[in-house]
Amino acid sequence: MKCLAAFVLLVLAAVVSAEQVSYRNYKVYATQTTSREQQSQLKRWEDLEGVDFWDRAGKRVMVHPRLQQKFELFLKAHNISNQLIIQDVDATIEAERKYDREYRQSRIGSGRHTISFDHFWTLDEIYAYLDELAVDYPSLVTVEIVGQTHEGRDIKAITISTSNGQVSGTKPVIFIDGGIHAREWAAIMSVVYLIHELAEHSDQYADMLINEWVIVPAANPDGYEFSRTSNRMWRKNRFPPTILCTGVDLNRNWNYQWASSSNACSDTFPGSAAHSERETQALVGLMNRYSANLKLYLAVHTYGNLILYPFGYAWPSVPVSNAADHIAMGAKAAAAVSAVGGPSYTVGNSADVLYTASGASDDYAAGAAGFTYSFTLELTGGGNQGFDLPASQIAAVAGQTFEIFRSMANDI
Ligand code: 0X9
Ligand code: ZN
Repeated sequence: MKCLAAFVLLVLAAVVSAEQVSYRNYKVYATQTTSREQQSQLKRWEDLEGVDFWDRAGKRVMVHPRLQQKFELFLKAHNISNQLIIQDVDATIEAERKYDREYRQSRIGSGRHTISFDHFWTLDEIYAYLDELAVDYPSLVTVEIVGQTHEGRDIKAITISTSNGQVSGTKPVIFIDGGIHAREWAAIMSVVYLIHELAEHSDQYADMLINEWVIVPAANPDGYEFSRTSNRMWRKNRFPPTILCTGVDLNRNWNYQWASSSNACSDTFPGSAAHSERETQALVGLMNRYSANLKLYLAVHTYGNLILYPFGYAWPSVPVSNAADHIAMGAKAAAAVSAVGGPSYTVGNSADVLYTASGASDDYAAGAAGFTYSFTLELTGGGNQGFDLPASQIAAVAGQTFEIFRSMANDI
């Protein structure tokens, strides 16, 4: 009997893990709050299962079909104006999957398809590309495994430096991570594009290569793969803090103003302790190694067209001591995006522009790791589709983001 039960459980687990989580009839509402009161009322929905604040500023909220009526009544009762922007989230996700399937199918047998920015790469494809660069450009690129995830995947870092791909200790280090949040695929692709440009067209970027670049393009490998194969809207890593809920928000896990939480099911669960997670430990280890030269930290996220500077753990906000320099640098970078016809980015303190969040990587970089400059970039999203940036727009967003990287690198 016990054997049978175990078998049934195993089969169930296999079925559940193989199947994509369905977002059929989940709706997304764009909301506009005009007072702090409305804002805090809306925030009360945040930790409820079936409600997902897509851009975290609370503007776009995805709601489970079972809660929609109640949610709409709530919006009405509190006079929160809103628009229904997605009728069925699953349709958007399915369109994305279909594109990917057809893209890959059409290229079977026609050699490599990796080095193009018209589709989202798998983790294996990203890693294979990094390894290839290390072989092709040994005097510029090194790749190393800086940690392993809970599910046993490698966390890989690439160093791009004219000192034989090493951090020499004599030049400023720019440290970049992408994909701390699993579903923010366009962030990962934008960082991969930066790597591609710097490594394969280094002759064009002598200005940028005055610095040394340490880059972790996929900082949450388990989460990224999970969002590709099982749940497109997954945000956290895949460590299970309890038997009921899986995942730690890697952007709440850092040891600067870290704040505990007892709700392991929340999408922003910060972990059992600061730096509890292997992915955070890997990044911190890497930062510590180069602590004497850390100049600029960039956490690349989506979405919102924002360039955010520290600190974001409290409101009223506590500005980093060189806030004016951050603002000037951010404004130049925003202008560089506009100059290539990109969208208008807002520059500001993260708690002022967005919301407060404790234990985030940008705060740690400025407050503890010793970086001179630290930003979180919220790149362009897919319009009403939020995280699902259409693959056809990856190249444009990555190109615009490159202008941010270039402008900041030239500024430090
Ligand atoms: O909430 C986050 O972690 C970031 N936004 S996201 O939509 N990508 O999840 C913003 C973090 C900003 N930094 C701080 N508040 N310190
Ligand atoms: Zn994010």
